[in-house]
Amino acid sequence: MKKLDTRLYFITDSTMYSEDEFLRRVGAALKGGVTLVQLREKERTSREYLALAEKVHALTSAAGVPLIIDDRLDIAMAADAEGVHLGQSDLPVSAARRIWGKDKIIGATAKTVEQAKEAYSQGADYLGVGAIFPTTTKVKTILTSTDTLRDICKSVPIPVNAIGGLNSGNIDILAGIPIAGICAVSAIMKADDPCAAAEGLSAAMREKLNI
Ligand code: TZP
Ligand code: MG
Repeated sequence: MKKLDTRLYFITDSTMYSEDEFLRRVGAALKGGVTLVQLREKERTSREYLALAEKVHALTSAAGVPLIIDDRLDIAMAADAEGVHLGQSDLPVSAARRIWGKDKIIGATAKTVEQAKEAYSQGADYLGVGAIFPTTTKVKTILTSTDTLRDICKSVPIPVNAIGGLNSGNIDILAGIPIAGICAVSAIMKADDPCAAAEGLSAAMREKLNI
């Protein structure tokens, strides 16, 4: 049975930290109430990615929060993670669904209504849409307007999350758009206190977005 709550979706970036500090920060974010965690590694070998995924999975499992692996279905399967997130140049959602079955969480990136409908029709469980604001996280992306975000939300019956440069001070821009949640890297990962940052974001979302 899939358990999916994308409300406060924390995406990691380990590049600035020792492994111990990185894992401490992930643990703190979990304590602060993030509802979903994505391990996002761009520079590690497959073995390194898997080794870190296993350590992060121990933390997320203890917290009862699903772990999603970015880009790599093989690592997600090997780590027995709860899901995988696929971008437009990764394995198609349909292939991942065929390989991994119906019970795992498969997320997809969409920047247009067309991409959103395609990912949904192929079996995606949720969509990440952005970047809403410029981001300091290393990523190849372009900005997505809030009009497009709204159109995407209306075009598919699955949870849609906004991503890109979001923090508790600027999420007002999303008010009135029927998103299921937000994805955040820096606002939690790079915070002095990731637990307090997650709690603060959660409170701001309740107050400003009614989610
Ligand atoms: N995709 C679009 S923006 C982004 C990704 C992975 C990075 C978001 O990071 P941050 O630090 O929350 O802006
Ligand atoms: Mg990706």
